[in-house]
Amino acid sequence: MHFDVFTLLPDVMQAYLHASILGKAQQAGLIYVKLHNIRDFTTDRHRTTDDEPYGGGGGMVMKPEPLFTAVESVLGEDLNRIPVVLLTPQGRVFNQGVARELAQHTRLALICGRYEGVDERVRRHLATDEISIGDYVLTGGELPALIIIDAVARLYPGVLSDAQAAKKDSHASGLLEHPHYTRPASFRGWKVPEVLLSGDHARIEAWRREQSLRRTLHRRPDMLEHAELDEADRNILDQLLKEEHNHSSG
Ligand code: JAH
Repeated sequence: MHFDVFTLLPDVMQAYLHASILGKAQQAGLIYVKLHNIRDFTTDRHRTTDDEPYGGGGGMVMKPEPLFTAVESVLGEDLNRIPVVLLTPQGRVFNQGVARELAQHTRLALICGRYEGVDERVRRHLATDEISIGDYVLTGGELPALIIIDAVARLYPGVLSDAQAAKKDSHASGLLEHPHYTRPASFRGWKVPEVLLSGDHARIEAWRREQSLRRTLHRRPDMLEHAELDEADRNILDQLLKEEHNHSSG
């Protein structure tokens, strides 16, 4: 899997990309992240990448020429076969489904804007996709690009260890995770739930599933609509809702 990132701040992205799972995956040749400095594709003496907005109003807008030159020269004749993603608060909101969709491609281009954003012609005639990571204001598309690379790379075969991949598969149900504990069994008097020390695998699995359902119901009820639930899960949820009802009306 090959990512081409177009940014004015390649050094800022470099450190994170070399750390952690992403660094190892790059060393192993499983993923390949190439950072392209948009400023290297300017042609004027001052290497200008931004300019004032037509119509006034203050702030600066990224000029189209360096971005078109950068993306076209790097992607070459494959330009029309590679998704060109613009990171913008106006894009569709990123989630695990979008990550799975992007992971189907062998190569992706990501454009990181700065200032007030990019000239509209970049959006309309260069980008093939616009993605937001959520409804908050950032100073540029670099952090969203890193988040997308992280989420997509994890889906690529071989990037995760066998243990991590097994966990990922077992948690693809669309529920929040159950609580996790490690040693010591008692910390400052706070004890690990007895069931986790019991060695009874069936009981442990049942407890974890109920915890997942409980947490999802309380914190993210919206996720239950799309979660993979069997009959036992629905019975547990019904029970939890009844308990809820008794507590609030008792
Ligand atoms: C900010 C260009 N997903 C939120 C998001 C994404 C991109 C930007 N802001 C927020 C952004 C400034 C310039 C893009």
